[in-house]
Amino acid sequence: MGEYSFADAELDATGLRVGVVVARFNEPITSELLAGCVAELRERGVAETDLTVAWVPGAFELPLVAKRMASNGRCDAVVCLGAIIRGETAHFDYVAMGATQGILNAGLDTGKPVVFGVLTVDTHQQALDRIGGKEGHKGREAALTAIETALLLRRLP
Ligand code: INI
Repeated sequence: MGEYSFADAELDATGLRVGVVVARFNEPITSELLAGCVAELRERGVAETDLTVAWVPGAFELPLVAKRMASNGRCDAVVCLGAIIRGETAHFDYVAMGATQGILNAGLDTGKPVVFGVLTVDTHQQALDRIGGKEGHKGREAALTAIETALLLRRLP
């Protein structure tokens, strides 16, 4: 049986080239997602020269820029970061659906990991809980997902 699995200690990102696309909408939240994501990538070995960060206006713009990064031959994985808060968003469902479907398609179309690091929450407090509060740090988790999936794709026959 061929079985492929990575323990946390094996998530060494040395040599991986990673793109991060981050939405400016709800910037106090997304800048903290970005800080955690970049810290995790650096701690795991991603070199400064192998890290590209691009800001976009909102979560709806994430897929297009992620797809470009994933298809230009310069990224092994892309992380999308955003915050969509239902309580403050009349068209929450449309933005969330567009971002979700678009990010999924960017990965499937390019064959590269394109990670969904977008908070879709009901309240501002629930967003705070996910940037280093009681629900962990979704920016750090997204970075680890990108690393693990990129390593898995590299190892799989
Ligand atoms: N974009 C977000 O990232 N989060 C939101 O909560 C949000 N709200 O509230 O609407 C949001 N809207 C902007 C959207 O992502 C696009 O930038 C805009 O529709 C232009 O395409």
